[in-house]
Amino acid sequence: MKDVLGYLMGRIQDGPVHMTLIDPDKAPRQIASELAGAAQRAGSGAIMVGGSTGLTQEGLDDCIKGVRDSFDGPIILFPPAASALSPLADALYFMSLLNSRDPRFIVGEQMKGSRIVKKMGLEPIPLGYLIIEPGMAVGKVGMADPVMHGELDTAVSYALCAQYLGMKLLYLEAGSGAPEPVKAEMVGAIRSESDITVVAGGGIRKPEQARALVAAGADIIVTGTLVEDETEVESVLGDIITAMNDGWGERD
Ligand code: 1GP
Repeated sequence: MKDVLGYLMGRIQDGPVHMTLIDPDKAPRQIASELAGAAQRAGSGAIMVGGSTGLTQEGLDDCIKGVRDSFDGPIILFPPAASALSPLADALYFMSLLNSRDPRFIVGEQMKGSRIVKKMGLEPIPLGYLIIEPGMAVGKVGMADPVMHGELDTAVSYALCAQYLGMKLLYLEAGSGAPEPVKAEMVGAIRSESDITVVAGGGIRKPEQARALVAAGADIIVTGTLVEDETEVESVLGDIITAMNDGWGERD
């Protein structure tokens, strides 16, 4: 698919977008295909592929092929580093970990990967990645100073910073498997003081959480762990997406 960002922004005019994150380490072709098919039927708007380090190129490509077998929408890479890239995807989050203490995660890996992205013909989607407490593994690996739930001014400052730097999306990441997601209050503060499109992910398991985040202003909700080892993928995702649409209806 061409112009993935345009496609997403178009969809967001009419409602929230759910994205299913698939970890290629846990999902070889057949499993990725089944997950993506169920996500498609449930109404997921895109599949994100990535999240783990130490992945082989074959493993990544195999997973993307599986997704492509059964998913019509965009496939977006969610790379942990410059190495985990594949020309089989449509786009990638060209992301900067805004609250990392290590420049490698702010611009270093990006510099290493930029020419590869160009050569592969991947669409780069400029994204500010902000780790919110607890941050889990990605917060540790990314050397982040997580934003605490009550630090609303800090979160808003980062959101404006991302917007002024020209980033199109701000991803509020509590970390995969987080016991609780980012709070709706933080999303609300960002929405009222900035114009950037907000993605929320990490620890979202209950429809009620997804509803509250969308009602507060999140346009994109990412879930990953929710459907790992799940047999009723379509119905679990369907409940989240229904709740997201309810949240959209509650917006001011
Ligand atoms: C991780 O935000 C994503 O980067 C998804 O988190 O696995 O907790 O759904 P979960």
